[in-house]
Amino acid sequence: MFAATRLSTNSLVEIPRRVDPSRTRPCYHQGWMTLHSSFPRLLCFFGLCAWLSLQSASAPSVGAGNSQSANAKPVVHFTDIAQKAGLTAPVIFGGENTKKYIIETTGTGVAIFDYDNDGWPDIFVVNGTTLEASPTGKGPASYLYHNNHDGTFTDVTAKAGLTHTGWGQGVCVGDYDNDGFEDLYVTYYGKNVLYHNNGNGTFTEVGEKAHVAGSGKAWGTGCAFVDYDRDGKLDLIVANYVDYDSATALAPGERPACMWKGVPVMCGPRGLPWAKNILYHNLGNGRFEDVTAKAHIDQTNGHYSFSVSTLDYDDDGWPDIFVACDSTASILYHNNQDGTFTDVAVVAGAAFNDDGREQAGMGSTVGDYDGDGRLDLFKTNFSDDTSTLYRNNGDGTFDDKTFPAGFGLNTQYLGWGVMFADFDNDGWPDLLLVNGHVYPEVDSQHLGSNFREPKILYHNNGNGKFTDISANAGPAITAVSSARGLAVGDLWNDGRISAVISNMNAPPMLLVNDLRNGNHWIAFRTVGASPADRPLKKSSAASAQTSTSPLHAASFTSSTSSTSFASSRDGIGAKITVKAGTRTLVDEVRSGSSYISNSDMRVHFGLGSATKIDSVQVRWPSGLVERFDNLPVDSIHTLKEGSGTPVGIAVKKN
Ligand SMILES: [Ca+2]
Ligand SMILES: [Ca+2]
Ligand SMILES: [Ca+2]
Ligand SMILES: [Ca+2]
Repeated sequence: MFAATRLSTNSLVEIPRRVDPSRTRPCYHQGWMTLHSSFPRLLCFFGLCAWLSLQSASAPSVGAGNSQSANAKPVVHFTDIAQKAGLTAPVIFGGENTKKYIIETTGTGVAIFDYDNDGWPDIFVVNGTTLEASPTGKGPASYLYHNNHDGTFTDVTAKAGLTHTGWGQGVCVGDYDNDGFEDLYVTYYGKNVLYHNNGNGTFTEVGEKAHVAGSGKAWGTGCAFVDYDRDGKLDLIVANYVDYDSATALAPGERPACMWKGVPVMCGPRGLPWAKNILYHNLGNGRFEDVTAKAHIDQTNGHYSFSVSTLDYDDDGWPDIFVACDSTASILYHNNQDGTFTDVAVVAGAAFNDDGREQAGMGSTVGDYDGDGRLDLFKTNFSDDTSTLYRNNGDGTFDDKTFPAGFGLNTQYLGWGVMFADFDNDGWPDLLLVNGHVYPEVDSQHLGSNFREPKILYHNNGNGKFTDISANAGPAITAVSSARGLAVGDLWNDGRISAVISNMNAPPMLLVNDLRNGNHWIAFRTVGASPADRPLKKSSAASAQTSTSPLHAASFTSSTSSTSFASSRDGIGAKITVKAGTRTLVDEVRSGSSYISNSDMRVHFGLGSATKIDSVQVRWPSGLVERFDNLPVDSIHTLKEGSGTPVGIAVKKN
């Protein structure tokens, strides 16, 4: 062990609790349906609504179907402390009351990361601009907030040198030069920005120098650092939304695609040319090479790409990439282990919903919701549609479990940011969704939706099903906003997962769970080693341990010989497996996810009543599999590659 640090509980000011019992959840709004609906879903939809109406007759308050009664005992209780904490600057993004062009609608992402390595996660909120802003004038910058450890944050944007302005979109975090300080990539409509962390509280913009700024004509959205070739140098995937030119953009109502429910609205994405995603290979000298064509990333035609979530869905040790796409099929780039990718979303069952229908994918998140050791996918979509849960079958395919898992009822909101996180630390990852419509016109034209919408919090029941606990999870969940980006993290190192939300033309929200329970937890920060400094212990215990890991046994030999692979310094892509009692908990160290956001990359597991864990195993991107012993619960541990007990080396090549 490099360090097993027990961090003290913070002195965060307790927030008064208040529950809003007045919140209601209509099943559907009016009789209309849109082209987003299909006949089978309609039958199902109205069948559920009929059932729900019966339920509602006997229970007029909130709480039908998979919704929790407002009188039930709260599981978590979120309060928005953004104002008190100092997150006061509004996100500027296009017009407030009308959105003339699609560029004004997509909003921005959020990152939670520790930029100064003081052990306390900080917050970065991407900012946009307006159509009226002068291209040469000083627009609003994005915001970096330093964590003061006491429940407050200080705006350090200017001091840190994060001065870039423009149509900011997504953000992802990764230490691309392996110097021990996390760097920041921010996508724009226009040139993208790479902020190199200088290690002294300041950043230097090196996008052009590093060859990752792009052409300046693309509309970057989601991004993630991912070491796809496992050479220990983080590469970068950048999603692009539409091929958009503000000089020639059509005005609302000019085409059929610029009408929604009979009302002229901004045009797109339908009717606009699609854009291709970009993959940059890290050359290791501070520069990247555009390998989009070489890696076959450009062989996915006709997508409007939004958010990126990386995961090794087929557990072959090579990171794969999921991209949620607006109004088109999702992309699942399978890593072919030879520097190329193939989009397998259709054959894997992750492109469409259960009806075989395209959905308007916005955000996505990865987590093992059913505890079978395989990472599942969840995706948010447009209003008048459900979100989508894809269960990983373990054979390279997914099944749409949206309805069996209890996600069929909430079709009224337009979803964006979404994260699996175990908010009550019971050992089962819950789901937080943030919502908001794209058209402000829905308010004035009474189109059955609201521009500002509440959030949805689903509690994982541990049996493959979720319960909507929004009505009873605190005022921050029921508060409305037109939300976009969402990142989660343990901001005060006390095991409670908080959430930061970027709102359209409003300040961000900082959701803190002020309900404590007796459940235990454990979290990990990973530090990868380069091949040169990875000391492999020659342990006789190593080979004996191989068979104790059914999850990995098929993929690994007991060899402790070195491989040609390496891990990045921050361990992105490392897979962590925790065993506690009968449970096996898995997750990976992950850069960008949610809706064009980046959550705390430390991997957090709730443990329920377990006061000890039986084993922690890390499969590093280098291939080294190590066991770390005797780690106490209720602590954040730093796991340094090469300091544990080696269990094996991944050598299998499919
Ligand atoms: Ca760095
Ligand atoms: Ca690489
Ligand atoms: Ca894989
Ligand atoms: Ca939970």
